[in-house]
Amino acid sequence: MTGTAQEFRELYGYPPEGVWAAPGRVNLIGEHTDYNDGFALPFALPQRTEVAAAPRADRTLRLHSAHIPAGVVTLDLAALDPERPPQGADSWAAYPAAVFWALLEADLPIRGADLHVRSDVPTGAGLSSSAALEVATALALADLYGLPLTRPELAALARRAENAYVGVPCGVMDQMASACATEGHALHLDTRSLEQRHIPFDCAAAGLRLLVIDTRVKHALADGAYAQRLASCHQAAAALGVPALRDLPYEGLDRALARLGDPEARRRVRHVVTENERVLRIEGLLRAGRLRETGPLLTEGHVSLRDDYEVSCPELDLAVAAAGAAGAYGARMTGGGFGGSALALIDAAAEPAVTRAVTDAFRRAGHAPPRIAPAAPSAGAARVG
Ligand code: GAF
Repeated sequence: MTGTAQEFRELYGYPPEGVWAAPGRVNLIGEHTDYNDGFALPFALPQRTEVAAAPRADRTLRLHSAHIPAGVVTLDLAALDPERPPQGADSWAAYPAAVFWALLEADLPIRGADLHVRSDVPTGAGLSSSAALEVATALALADLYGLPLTRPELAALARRAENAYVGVPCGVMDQMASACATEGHALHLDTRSLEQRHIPFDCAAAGLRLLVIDTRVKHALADGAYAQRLASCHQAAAALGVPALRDLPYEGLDRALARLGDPEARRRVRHVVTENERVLRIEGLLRAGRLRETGPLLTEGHVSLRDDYEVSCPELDLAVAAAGAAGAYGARMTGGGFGGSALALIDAAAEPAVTRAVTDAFRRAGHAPPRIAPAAPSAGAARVG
């Protein structure tokens, strides 16, 4: 029995029916493209969220987290209401509750359940702890209640849960990465069709490392800046007469930009269109085994997020600059931005030097020390117990 299962038994007085795990993710490239129907290239982290669960005969939901001292949150399935999600110390419970709500909204035959959650995905670090919790919960319920859902369907329901119940207007990338990624691969994702391609991505075999630098600046997607970016993109697509910015070809970018009067809208559109192109180019380089050559494109992606999309912050910029100065092939912020994590592609042998250089740069700038660790593409969500 896993530790999470043991904790479930101690908490509820009977064993769970199973344990399901879903990982956090790092996005290699393709940022702020997912709500524009575009492309992304995330991979799953080894860190994951485990949900031990058992079905109930009634419509009661009991939720418990190993990390929250407030105790068991008890909810009535019939009373789940996006206008009134759990608040305060119980606000973490909005994520699993949201998944129950989305499954019910989709008319899927579920009843109540008892859940216990344990996770080592850092929260607020831009590494998709929310998606990990949603996807682990969705997979647990799909198995407990025999729901005939594909992984992309499960991811789409988890996104719906976060959008409509939690109130965060995210795209589908994080949930897809958590649900569908495979070990040793990056996941090329078409966020319009939800088609996926698994692209071999083995840094170790190429003598490389991908460092994740958590700046420890907490980001909060629910705050207005993310929603503003989304709204600008949707307005620009409407002004240009396309269903989504994904439909603007890279080759015709200058002509499209010339049709937009607002300089800010031009910058936002330029980021999205060039970022989609970077995803395709990096996918091509990975397929050709030319991993080092992705570096300049990664850094170009950061500059685009910093200057055109304006979602970086001083700590992320410093992490990227310090890693670059210490010899990284390329570096960029990853995830939604406004804090969270950066990634850096480096020679394996350079890990101590780059780690030291970034840590020293943070100390000199008066920032709290970053958390720096290598990440290797890991497996997506699965039943683990
Ligand atoms: C966050 C969102 F949740 C994703 O959907 C995506 O938009 C990302 O920011 C930016 O690429 O992680």
